[in-house]
Amino acid sequence: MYGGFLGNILTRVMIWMLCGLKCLSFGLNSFMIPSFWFAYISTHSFIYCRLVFAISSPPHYKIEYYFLATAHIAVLMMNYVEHTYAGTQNESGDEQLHLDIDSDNAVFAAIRASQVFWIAASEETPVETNVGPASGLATGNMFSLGFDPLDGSSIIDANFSVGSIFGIWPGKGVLGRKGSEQVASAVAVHGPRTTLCIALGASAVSTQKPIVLEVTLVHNRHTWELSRDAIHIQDEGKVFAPGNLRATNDNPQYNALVQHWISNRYTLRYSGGMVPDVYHIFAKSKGVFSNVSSEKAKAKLRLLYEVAPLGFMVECAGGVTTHEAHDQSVLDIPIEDLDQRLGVCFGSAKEVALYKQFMFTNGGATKK
Ligand code: FDP
Repeated sequence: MYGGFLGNILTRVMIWMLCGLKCLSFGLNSFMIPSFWFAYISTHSFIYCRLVFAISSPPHYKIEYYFLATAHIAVLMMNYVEHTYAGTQNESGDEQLHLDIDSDNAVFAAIRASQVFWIAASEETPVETNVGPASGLATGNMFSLGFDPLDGSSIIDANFSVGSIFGIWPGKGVLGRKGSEQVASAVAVHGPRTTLCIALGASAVSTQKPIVLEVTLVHNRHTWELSRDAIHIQDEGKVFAPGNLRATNDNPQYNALVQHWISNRYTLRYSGGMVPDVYHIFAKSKGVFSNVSSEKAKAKLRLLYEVAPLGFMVECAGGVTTHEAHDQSVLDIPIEDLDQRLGVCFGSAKEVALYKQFMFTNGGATKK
């Protein structure tokens, strides 16, 4: 349903949207463009990039995407001097920063305007929220979005890199779905540069092969430029990002694995933000990220807003993912609850295999 012609369009729309004319060198423009317009609108400090892409020849599709809420968040971030709490909590009980709320609003505004999403749910607004047009007005294929507008709120005051995460499912609703059903996902890193990595699943690419690419926000945050056209994760890489290390106190298998990484001279690259920690694997094309529970220290990563979109990206780039406690891709875990939490391991195939060897044997779980 989402393959073939729409797949071609989706791929090219996203690349064009994000790269503008820069992707001429990408060689994909020949499929274009009965009707196309691309404009940047800048009002106050709100940078807002809009694409409307319309195919005028039948079948008549119109797809609009607003990933570029990321640019808005980047500008919001630049203009915050202090990261103060708003005095409110999200449904999970986390204290909300003013910036959490502003970033959430920026994404909701963009996706409402796009009119291609039925439903959106975010870490800050964890309910399936109707963002689509009245049903009679919907044209073309519609999607649903799960997103975390600002991942890493606990490290933002230290000016560490933080991120935004987006997972896109075809159709209406995210509950009961699996990560493997996503058509695309995206993750932004707000660091010295603002970059956006985009994963397009097999159903969204004419070659039926998933791709992961990266664009960078340049020219005073007005233009997105293609910075990497294909990201592949190598099979091995001695770089580790061991999350929730406190669990090593009462999880002997995790403790043994961490000791193995240290004694085998792996390089530590860990910031405490899931986005930059996983993004490091894309940047270096190798490595392993873990976030593991113990009886006394449970992992807190959210399946819908963090794990499924990032896991989709890792697998599209040729990496492997697993649930922390049994041998199952995180993309095969149904989203039964919008706040569902779990531990994970992501990364290079052989590094994740090593994780499974340490964690699932010697009394650990077996393949599910
Ligand atoms: P944060 O609370 O700062 O938003 O799940 C959110 C997250 O960060 C992840 O980005 C990060 O990997 C993890 O929590 C870190 O958890 P700990 O603070 O418990 O180490």
